[in-house]
Amino acid sequence: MSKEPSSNLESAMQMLIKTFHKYSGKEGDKYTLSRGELKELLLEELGTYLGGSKDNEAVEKVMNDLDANNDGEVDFTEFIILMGALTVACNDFFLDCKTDEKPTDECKGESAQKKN
Ligand SMILES: [Ca+2]
Ligand SMILES: [Ca+2]
Repeated sequence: MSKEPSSNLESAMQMLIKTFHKYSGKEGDKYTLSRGELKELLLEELGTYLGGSKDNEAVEKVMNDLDANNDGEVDFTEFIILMGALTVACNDFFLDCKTDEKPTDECKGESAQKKN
């Protein structure tokens, strides 16, 4: 009872840590996410951002992008980079859509392939 977070941001940080450990403890190393654990986390916690798809390619891509040291596991630092990138994408999305009222695809297309 004594360690209640005093702000939304502190709560958000605690949620990030709790969420990571909820999935990282399921198999193998308790402190890292295996491919399977990452997939579960993405589907259950970030389904909205991944379009709710059960697309293995999306998960593979995220995994490959995140696993900076190529050990096949996502540690907390790597996970936080994903959350940071997603938060930035959300913020950009919000700003773009707010100012220009572009269609959804345009807003998402930050790093999408160019057509010519
Ligand atoms: Ca694990
Ligand atoms: Ca790694």
